[in-house]
Amino acid sequence: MEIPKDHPRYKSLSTRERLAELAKDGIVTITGLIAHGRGEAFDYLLGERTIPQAREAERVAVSYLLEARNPVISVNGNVAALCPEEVIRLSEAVPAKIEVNLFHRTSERIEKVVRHMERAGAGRVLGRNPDSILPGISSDRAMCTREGIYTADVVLVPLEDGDRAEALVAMGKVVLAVDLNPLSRTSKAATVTIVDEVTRAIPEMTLMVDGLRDDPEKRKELTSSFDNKENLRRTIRHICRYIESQGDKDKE
Ligand code: PTJ
Repeated sequence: MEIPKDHPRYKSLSTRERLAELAKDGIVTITGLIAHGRGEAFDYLLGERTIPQAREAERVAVSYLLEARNPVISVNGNVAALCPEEVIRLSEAVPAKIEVNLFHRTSERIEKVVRHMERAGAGRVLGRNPDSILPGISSDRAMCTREGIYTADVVLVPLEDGDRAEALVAMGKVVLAVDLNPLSRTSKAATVTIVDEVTRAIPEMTLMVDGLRDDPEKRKELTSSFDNKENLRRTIRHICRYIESQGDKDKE
């Protein structure tokens, strides 16, 4: 369906259309559509913009990516559908590897998502041939590559499920989550949680790479002083204040 460009919710509606199309192609799962709806609801509570707490987490996350020995960006169906080019740009800027890792895994779907990333311009995408298993996960999501997620020291996990985030942390990895829900298990488990919409967060992070690339002292300062729990508490307070301000507006 063609969404009129002047519709006040154009961006949101056209994103839904794209996700629905890619669900028909088997890149996004039906439950991925539900996950997107949950994300949209949380984004309303942020005023659909990047809040200062998210920007701070993004800077810390970029610092970790630049410090990493083997940084990997994990891509699932939703992320491939929402921002493939943006993920590729970030992976080239850092540089970091891209690995497709799916919750609803079939080899056919892995192939589709990898191909989707390749068509968007990715040079090399890991995930077709998993040769390792992450301990502590009962789902197929445990399957990954030794070259990528298994040996990664820093993993960026946009739109993650809680089990894998916890398992990656238990393996001693630095986990950088992008999740609009500050109350999710992923948000609580991650080393750094970016409470921001993924299509805003990833380009914002790419812009930050240049400023931090030649500043190892700043990177160390950012990573060592960051407290994820405290940042999440401040995010929740921000959301509460925002909701109250909207309620007050209605009274006026
Ligand atoms: O493609 P697959 O098979 O790997 O499946 C991907 C999904 C997303 C379905 C799977 O990972 C899943 O079920 O995830 P969850 O447990 O629903 O978690 C997704 C989290 O991402 C939720 O907390 C949502 O609020 C959040 N979220 C949804 N859309 C966005 C988002 N966060 C940032 N940006 C979004 N656009």
